[in-house]
Amino acid sequence: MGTIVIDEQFDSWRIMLKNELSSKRYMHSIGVCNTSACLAMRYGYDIKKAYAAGLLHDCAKGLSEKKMLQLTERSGIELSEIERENPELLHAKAGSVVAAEKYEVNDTEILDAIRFHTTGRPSMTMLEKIVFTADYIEPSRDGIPCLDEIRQMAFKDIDAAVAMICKNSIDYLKRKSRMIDPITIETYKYYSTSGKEE
Ligand code: DGI
Ligand code: FE
Ligand code: FE
Repeated sequence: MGTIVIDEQFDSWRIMLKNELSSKRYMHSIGVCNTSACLAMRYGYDIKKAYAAGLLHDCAKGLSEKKMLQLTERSGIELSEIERENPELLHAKAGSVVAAEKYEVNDTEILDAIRFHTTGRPSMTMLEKIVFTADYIEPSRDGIPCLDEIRQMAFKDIDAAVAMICKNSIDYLKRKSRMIDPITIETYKYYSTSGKEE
């Protein structure tokens, strides 16, 4: 069975990604772009844009820490202390640079969705929420507490799903005694408070 082609552009991006990423990470990216497209259908968002952002969200994941630091520095993106010390956070900002330079994406909504896909941020755009959520719930993810509930909530109330994901991530990071990015906490606070629409 051949690859599902949504767009010629996506076909060439898939080939590039397959060369860049481990096969597990590539399959995850395919899961995220398809899930992003489903969420876009649910929330009336541009399906191709959601697919593009989901496909590329981890495009920097195969790069070394040194390369990620070089890329962000060169493009003038500021890194926080915690991002410098926790390389798993770096691939999001580095990914927005790779998407712009290598995949020639100039849509700022897509670039921001890649940039904030790991920590989220308060007051996310619909595309940012879609990619943040799809990253967590795509079909190949498993072993995550309350994953079925989060998957169902994603299609009922995406803000509530974002809050559940943040809560899970913070609990996970605490359990592993890892440093928590203040933005991760701010995102949780924002999406878990009912006053967020104000
Ligand atoms: O790239 P993925 O594995 O698909 O998922 P992701 O981009 O959400 O990255 C998940 C990793 O990032 C996981 O190891 C937890 C880590 N992470 C998320 N938020 C924080 C964090 N790590 C630290 N140190 N602090 C955070 O706030
Ligand atoms: Fe990621
Ligand atoms: Fe991911």
